[in-house]
Amino acid sequence: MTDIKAALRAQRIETPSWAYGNSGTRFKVFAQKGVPRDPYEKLADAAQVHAHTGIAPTVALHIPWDKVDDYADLARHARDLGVGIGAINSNVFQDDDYMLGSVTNPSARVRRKATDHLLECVDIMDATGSDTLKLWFSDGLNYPGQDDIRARQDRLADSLAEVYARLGDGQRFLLEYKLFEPAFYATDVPDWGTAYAHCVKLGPKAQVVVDTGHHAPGTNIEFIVAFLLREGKLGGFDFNSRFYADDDLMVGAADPFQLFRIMYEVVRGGGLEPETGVAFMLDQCHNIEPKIPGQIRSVMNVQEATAKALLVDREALAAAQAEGDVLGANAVFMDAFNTDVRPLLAELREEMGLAPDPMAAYAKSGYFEKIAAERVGGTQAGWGA
Ligand code: LRH
Ligand code: MN
Ligand code: MN
Repeated sequence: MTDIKAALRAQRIETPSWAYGNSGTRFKVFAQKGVPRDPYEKLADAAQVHAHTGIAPTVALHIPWDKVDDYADLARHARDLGVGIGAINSNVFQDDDYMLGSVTNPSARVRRKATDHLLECVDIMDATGSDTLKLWFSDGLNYPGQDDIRARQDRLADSLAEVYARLGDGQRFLLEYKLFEPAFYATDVPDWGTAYAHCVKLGPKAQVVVDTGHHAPGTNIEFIVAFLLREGKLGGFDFNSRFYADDDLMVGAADPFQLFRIMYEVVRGGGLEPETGVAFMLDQCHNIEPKIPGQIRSVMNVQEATAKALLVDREALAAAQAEGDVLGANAVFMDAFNTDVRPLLAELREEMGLAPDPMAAYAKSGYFEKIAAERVGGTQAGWGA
């Protein structure tokens, strides 16, 4: 139990700046009270999530949604609040120029612009002390024949190589794949195999990030996790839940069992060890629920799944597996999943000097009432209008 608690105490879950802003679907963005008006206030809200959970000390930025004049100053502000800047997320999907793609666009001018943005993101890493660049490309095709699928892979490889060469010591990039959307016929980085192949070619500073919402229904995500971790190419997660497509709902809400299976493979593959560099990030929007509690709940959901994964009796499991005891092995696995870990986590929080129930502690803190009164005209998360 001491080992389990130590592992849980050491786990770090990163929250995304965009979770704190207003968001919605393409039909409606619902404005909420007290929403941050700038990146500085987003960091203040993220600091609340860390204050109540004790395991969310970094915040991912999204450029240009979090554009500021002075990134070193933003990083200082984060430090003053007790948090740090996590992954820098690039954005090459919002300009008119990117209608036919960014780094894979048939136009050399647009490709240059997109790659320059990625390089600017590395500058921001330098200024903030962030060690991770997260790359997601909305590039793809809507119609067969629209562009040359293979040439687009060449263009992608060229851009990635340029960005890779710009990375400093201790910096890396994570390449994110997504099955479809916004392109509907073909996507240029549609799956982990494509991302993996590009990363292997580039070298150790390029790894794959698994966004749990970016797969076809029924995909065995834990297999992908096990495979990438074994190859040293699992850079981290963008956690969220999906029911249909890229729903960006709270992680562990739709399918806590899937999250447990994923976390078991992480534990099994040593991915909780900080040296492996596996980053546990949230990538979510809270369209209809309050944002700070939505993030607190999500952090707790990952933590609960991790605790259950750590509870799997690995020795008993290995013995049952070696004997070909199908039902016995499955029972060992399910015993861990069916354990109520909430008392264990409440105890751990008390040992860490935190309130045992972060949701209740936040509600009691008065922070929401304060921001609701102080902040007028909060910003949109960046998309969804
Ligand atoms: C793309 C994505 C990617 C983006 C984020 C806002 O669907 O998951 O990580 O940067 O959404
Ligand atoms: Mn993502
Ligand atoms: Mn997504």
